[in-house]
Amino acid sequence: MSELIQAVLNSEEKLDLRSFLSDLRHQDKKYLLRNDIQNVYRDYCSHYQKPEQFYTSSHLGKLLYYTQEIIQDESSFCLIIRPKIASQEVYRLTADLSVEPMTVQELLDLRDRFVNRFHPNEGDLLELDFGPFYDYSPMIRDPKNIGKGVQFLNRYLSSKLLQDPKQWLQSLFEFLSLHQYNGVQLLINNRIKSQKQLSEQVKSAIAFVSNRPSDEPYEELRFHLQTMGFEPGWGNTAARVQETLEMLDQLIDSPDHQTLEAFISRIPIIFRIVLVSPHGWFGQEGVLGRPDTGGQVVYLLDQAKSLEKQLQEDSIQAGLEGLNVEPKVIILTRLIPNSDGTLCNQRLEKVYGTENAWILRVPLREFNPNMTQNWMSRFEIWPYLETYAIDAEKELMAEFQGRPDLIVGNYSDGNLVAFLLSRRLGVTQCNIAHAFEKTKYLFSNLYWNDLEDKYHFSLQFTADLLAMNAANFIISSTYQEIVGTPDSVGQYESYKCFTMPDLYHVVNGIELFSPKFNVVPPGVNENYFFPYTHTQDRVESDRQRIEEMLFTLEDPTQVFGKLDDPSKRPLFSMARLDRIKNLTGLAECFGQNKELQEHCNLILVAGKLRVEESGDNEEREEIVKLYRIIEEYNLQGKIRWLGVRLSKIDSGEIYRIIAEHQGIFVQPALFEAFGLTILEAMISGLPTFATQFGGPLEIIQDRINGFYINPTNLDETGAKILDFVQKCEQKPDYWYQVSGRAIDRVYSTYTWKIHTNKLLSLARIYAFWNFTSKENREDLLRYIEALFYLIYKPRAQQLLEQHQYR
Ligand code: UDP
Ligand code: LCN
Repeated sequence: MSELIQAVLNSEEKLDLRSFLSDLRHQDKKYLLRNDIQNVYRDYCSHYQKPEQFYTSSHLGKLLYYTQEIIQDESSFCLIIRPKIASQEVYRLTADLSVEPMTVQELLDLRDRFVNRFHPNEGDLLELDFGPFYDYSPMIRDPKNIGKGVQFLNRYLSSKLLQDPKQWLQSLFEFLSLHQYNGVQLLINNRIKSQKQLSEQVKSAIAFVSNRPSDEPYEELRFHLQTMGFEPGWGNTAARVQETLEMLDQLIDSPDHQTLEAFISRIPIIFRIVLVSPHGWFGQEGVLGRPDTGGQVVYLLDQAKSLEKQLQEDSIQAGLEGLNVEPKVIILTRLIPNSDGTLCNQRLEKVYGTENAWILRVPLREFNPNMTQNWMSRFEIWPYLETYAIDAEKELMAEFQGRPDLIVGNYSDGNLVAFLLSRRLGVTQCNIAHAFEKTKYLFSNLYWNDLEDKYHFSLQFTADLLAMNAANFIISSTYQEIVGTPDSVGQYESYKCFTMPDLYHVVNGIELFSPKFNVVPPGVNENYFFPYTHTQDRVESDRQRIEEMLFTLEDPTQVFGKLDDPSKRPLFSMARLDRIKNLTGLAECFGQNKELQEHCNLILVAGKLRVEESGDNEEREEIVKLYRIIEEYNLQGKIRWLGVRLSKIDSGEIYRIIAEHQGIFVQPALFEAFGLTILEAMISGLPTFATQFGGPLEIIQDRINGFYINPTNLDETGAKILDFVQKCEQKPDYWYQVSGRAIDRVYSTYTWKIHTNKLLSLARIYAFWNFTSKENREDLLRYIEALFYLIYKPRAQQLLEQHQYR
């Protein structure tokens, strides 16, 4: 990239660079992010009447396109350039236009200086570097393959089997001999004592089963196979046992990655799974729409159901029916004694529609009536997590009557607990972020000290670093969650290098090219959310009730606004009234576009109607703002605002009714990590307009099965929606085309079945990888532990002391 700077300097554009820098010097902001840089550059181009060509294709235009940040440092500038995904270069550009590369340390020092927290005389700051610990592990090279870790790992492991068969087959043999279910040996018994013997016996067993009728049940073969050294787990019929053994035979003789994946994916080594989500309200009734819950709760409940079902199917196919195998999934959360009428004070709750999936609630240990007995914000929970993990371990061991086989953390707190539990129990750890606060709050690390009282980011970001490095594997919902897009930094990528002034510098916080990262998007619950055309699955009385609620019901306790013309096309959105969800932005966009108002009504489902009903500051501000916008743009008669918390059944039906009215779903969030409502709307058949900031960029293919909007540009967003509406009026087919493609998109890519199959396959392959690389990971885990005790714990203790006075 220095070439790009050089290209500018070696051309006539050098003058442009000089005057652009002069413009920068006159900006109030001295720390500019990409958007600011682009704005200054746009102004520069229009001021000097540069042609459009110059703006986009000049050397300077290209250089600035890739520039993520510019920090002014007295007379010089520091440019942080991201020439391609997941890489960063830093240069100092001086007033006389000389260029020097800067080290990561220099950059972090500069950032500290910027916030007046650079104290070289007081000694060096602690530097965290996880880089060296990844030396043992294979590394993806091409950034476009980031997030496809398991494919990479399969290739790597199969090549190892080929290059060094002795050692790797020995590992495979040991791994296959390890597994039991409730004391019953699986796969291989001690009649097979070595990998050599294994390879001989596999051939004999294949010869034996291939002479049996293909549909002969496993139970009939069991005794004979046992004498040959094989225990249950190979298949439920002769044909399936033969297929699995042939895969193993091929792995022994001529390994390849497809066979390795197919083989490891079908061996029954996972029966008990814990999904950890400690903070907030976790339940099935009356908890959605409260602060901090929402999507994560929906995601976990659906995931738990789907996992249980898949584990049951897998164990039947593996031939374990005779062993009374009962796979079990536990969602581990906190027990909240003062549970506001919900079941969150109940220790165990069965997940609806399952045989053996449960919500297990464990209370926080330290007793403090104002804190631990009540719901507690996710920002405050940090001091309680270590003892919580210890208590949870006991409860889990009792519930499972043994150790779990996989621990999945959710969100920063859940991932930390997952790490503590996995470390103690020696179980595979998987992380799911859902959303990171670090990228949600601009400059949250740089100003962590000022925000500490409210947010305690020093604990959260430290926990994130520890948990993401400790995880055996990480699943993300999108590629950009890991490494962003060509012009925006990914959420995990933001942990690569950053400063926590006065606390530590992170010079290498996470290895983005590690195969631990895997993109596995969630699905949508097809029992509740399905196309509006599936009339046979809909309940007529629900339909009528919700239709009335949406368009005509007059009940000021739950609905604000009466429509002048309820037959207009509905623009619909549903979210909590968080600032970031930006329902107020959508209302403003609608308010500003008179023509849109002529064609459409705006219908919002937004939890609450009154400030008094909310205990959350942000939510209160949004309520006030929404009323102000309605007033300012005179939207009475054109808007309905439903202050209701809907059950899943009702929210499913809402999307379908809007679709019947040929409506549109709009998701206007300023940033959305993934966005389950988008899947729900699309599967229901709603043409969907969703924010281009975050996950929706990958869910929707623009103008094919939905549309991107820039929620910060209200004119453009209004115009896009209006354009669609007008097209639909001219050509009624158009709405149906987009609607059909939205439905297809979800069914082909975002189902829980796809998610679960992939997750379980990952869990098995990483369990194997974990087994073979255990010793190599120990040094990393020791480092993580040291940081936990030396940084995290004392800070958590301080916060606990503050809580005593609340
Ligand atoms: N939801 C709901 N009732 C509401 C608002 C939201 O049931 O009043 C559900 C919605 O259907 C979706 C989830 O809450 O399943 C929100 O998930 P999303 O990923 O869109 O956003 P999050 O709230 O996690 O940021
Ligand atoms: C949290 C979010 O903010 C959403 O974007 C996701 O869809 C949800 O969690 C489920 O992962």
